Amino acid sequence: MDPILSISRRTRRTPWTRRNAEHGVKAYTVYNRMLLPTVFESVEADYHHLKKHVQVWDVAVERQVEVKGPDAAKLVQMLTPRNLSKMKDDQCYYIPVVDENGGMLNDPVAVKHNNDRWWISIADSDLLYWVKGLANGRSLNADIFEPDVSPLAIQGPQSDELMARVFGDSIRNLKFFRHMKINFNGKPFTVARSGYSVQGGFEIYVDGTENGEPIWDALFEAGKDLNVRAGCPNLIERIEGGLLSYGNDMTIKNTPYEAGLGKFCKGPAATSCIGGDVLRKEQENGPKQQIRGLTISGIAVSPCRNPWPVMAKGAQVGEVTSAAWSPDLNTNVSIGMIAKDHWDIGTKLTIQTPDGNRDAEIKKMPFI
Ligand code: THG
Repeated sequence: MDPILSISRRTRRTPWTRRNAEHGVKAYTVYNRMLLPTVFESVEADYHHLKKHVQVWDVAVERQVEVKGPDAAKLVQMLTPRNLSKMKDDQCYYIPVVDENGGMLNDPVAVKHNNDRWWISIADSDLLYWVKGLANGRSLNADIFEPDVSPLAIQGPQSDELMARVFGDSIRNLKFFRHMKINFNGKPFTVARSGYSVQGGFEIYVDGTENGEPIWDALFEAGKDLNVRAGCPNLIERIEGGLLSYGNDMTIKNTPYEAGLGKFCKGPAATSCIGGDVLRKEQENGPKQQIRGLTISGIAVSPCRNPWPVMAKGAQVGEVTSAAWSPDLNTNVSIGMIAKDHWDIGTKLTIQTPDGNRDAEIKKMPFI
């Protein structure tokens, strides 16, 4: 039997921990020291349902770092090589955040409310302390704190229909990575067209824990005939879609170029942000290794709990960090960090998995 997770006050609850239990959550992980569901029916059943219907996900673990004050825009731009100068007040940007060595600290979604107020919707690392430290060290005029704001994701092909039923038809016109205000029980909430799946959908930034269950309940009430279910980020679907997992697929040891996020490192910001000097060299020379998608031959692989060595002619040339059987592609799909001489599409490699050696091939990512 797999070990189970012991839950205490340190593994923070979310506004929907009780609802997840009522909807039969079968497994949790810990992310930002908070509970994140990983399985409801089964990873495969959840995957098929997500691609066909609509799911409501407790992604409260995507904690917000609020940056508020006259120096907020300056501070957020210091964090990232992505150019924020053209960003509008209703936009969200996927931003690599790097340290002084160009190492990735996080890969959050930045939500801009206005120049003086931002949310940084973080992946699994303690970004709050880095941002607070910078603001203090550089004497910037900005408050940095974690507000009581918890994203609730609505994902899947029926997400427009479900959202329109609860919040009105105007939501259908919201563009990708833009946000707007919706009203619920007379209170405004920020909602963006975004989410950690490639099926399309929304994220409601639920402000106030007390509003969590009423919004959840309204979505389930309105979505009965849409076969709405509780769900969560799905391992298979996110690998197929090439969505990266910070802490798994890249860490503080990797630059954004290695993580395949070079397209977000353009213009002057890419060399003037913290770590910009290192990034400039990396931009000129190119990374020595980079994220790639690989298919893995044979029957379904076991979960990848530790990186699997990737071999060419007996020498290690990389590692696989995420892997799953894809029912729709009828093969194992995986994400790994691969050395330059071996990363071209079509390159054949060998992976040392816990189930033995497997043949693998570099593929275009996203897989779907
Ligand atoms: N939504 C919100 N916060 C988050 C996540 C999220 N915080 C944690 C984690 N996810 C951060 N990581 C990602 C990874 C990928 C994407 C978003 C957040 C993503 N990527 C698209 C892609 O790569 O195709 C689009 C990127 C773009 O074009 O800007 O959506 O999911 N609130």
